[in-house]
Amino acid sequence: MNKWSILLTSALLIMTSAHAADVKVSDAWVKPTIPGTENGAGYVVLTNEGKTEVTLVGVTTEVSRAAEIHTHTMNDEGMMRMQRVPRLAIAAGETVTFQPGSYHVMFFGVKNPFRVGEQVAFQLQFEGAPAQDVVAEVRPIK
Ligand SMILES: [Cu+2]
Repeated sequence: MNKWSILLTSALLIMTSAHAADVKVSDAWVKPTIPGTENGAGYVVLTNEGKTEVTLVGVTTEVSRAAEIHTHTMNDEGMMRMQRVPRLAIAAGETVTFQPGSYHVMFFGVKNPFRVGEQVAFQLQFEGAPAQDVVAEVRPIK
């Protein structure tokens, strides 16, 4: 190995570690839409495999008029209500599990109803990590 290839290898290693703030998206699924409604909900498991915090800042999709990250919070009367989450920070090594009653991808104005067995594509945008294309399977509600 000559001087230049060592230099190149070091540069590649530095690039790899700079790129290490990657988010693993797993177990992506979407609820079937309820007939007569035009809103949907999707779920993912996000694991920050990097060494620095990343922040989920948005979601885009072609399958609906709009999409947002939501969660459920309890109001003063003890009722659950949905709330938009503009920024969701994920610490290095942390896993955030989206699930019914908690974090979800909210689809507004679904163009074609989500049917069990079909797939729904969307993209998650992060600060501190590359955007992730996600293909979620429409699964029956457990
Ligand atoms: Cu919602």
